[in-house]
Amino acid sequence: MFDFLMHHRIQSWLELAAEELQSALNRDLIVEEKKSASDLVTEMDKQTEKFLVDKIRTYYPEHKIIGEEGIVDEEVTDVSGMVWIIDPIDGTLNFVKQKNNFGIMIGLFYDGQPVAGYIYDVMAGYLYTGIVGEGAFINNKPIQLKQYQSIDQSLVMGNVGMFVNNIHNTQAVYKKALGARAYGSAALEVISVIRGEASIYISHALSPWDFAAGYAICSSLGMKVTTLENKPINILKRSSVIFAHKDVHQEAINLLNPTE
Ligand code: 2AM
Ligand code: CA
Ligand code: CA
Ligand code: CA
Repeated sequence: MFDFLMHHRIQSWLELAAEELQSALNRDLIVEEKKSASDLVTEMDKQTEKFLVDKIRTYYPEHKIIGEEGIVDEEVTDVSGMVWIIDPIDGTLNFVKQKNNFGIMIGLFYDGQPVAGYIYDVMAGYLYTGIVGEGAFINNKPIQLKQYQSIDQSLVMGNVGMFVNNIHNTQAVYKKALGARAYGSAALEVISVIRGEASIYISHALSPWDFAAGYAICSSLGMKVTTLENKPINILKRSSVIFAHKDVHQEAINLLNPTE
């Protein structure tokens, strides 16, 4: 099903894709608006997704693929078998404006359950991987998960608008924590949690490609992954998500779902 050869292939594809993204930053990008002026897509989003889809199609033609930019046009309607979920550039606005703080993400699921996740912090040159049952790695070096006693001893990651507008009572978590931090890229925010810099990542509404890789890597680290209502995540649907160290997950859920 999932083996070392597959892991090795994915890593080598990501190295090639990351090199292409880095060199694209030295020339003019073709930038298009999707739904709004802050919702962008470049030719590199499409090229990177196509590159990954072509590789998967070549080596694993029977697998299902979901990608943000719609290179594969058949919709995946059931979770059975192996499902690849791809975000070719997470943080496209950062890619365009900052030439930094963006990532490539791949999540692999079997029968709806996480198998492996990959987040490449392209400009830092760090590849975060997680294999469920085996643990997580930064550039192939095993990660040790820190312990947290409570939210008031930790930072929380999420997006600015969600905290400012108190969506899903997220301000309660922000106020209890030492502070909140945001990068404008789900990839980089989740990396902060994987590295143990923060104990929680929260988002009120993500698409499968935004959460798939983080879901798998955080699961491989033994963290708790649920919706903000403490329900299991459906990998085919838009969803709220919380990725939290086991020690603080319940405390966060209680703050997010107050009972009056
Ligand atoms: P993206 O860059 O892959 O689109 C900050 O904008 C974060 O929210 C990024 O991780 C971004 O992913 C994600 N996001 C999800 N939906 C978005 C939207 N409609 N517009 C902009 N960013 C979106
Ligand atoms: Ca996008
Ligand atoms: Ca994304
Ligand atoms: Ca994207």
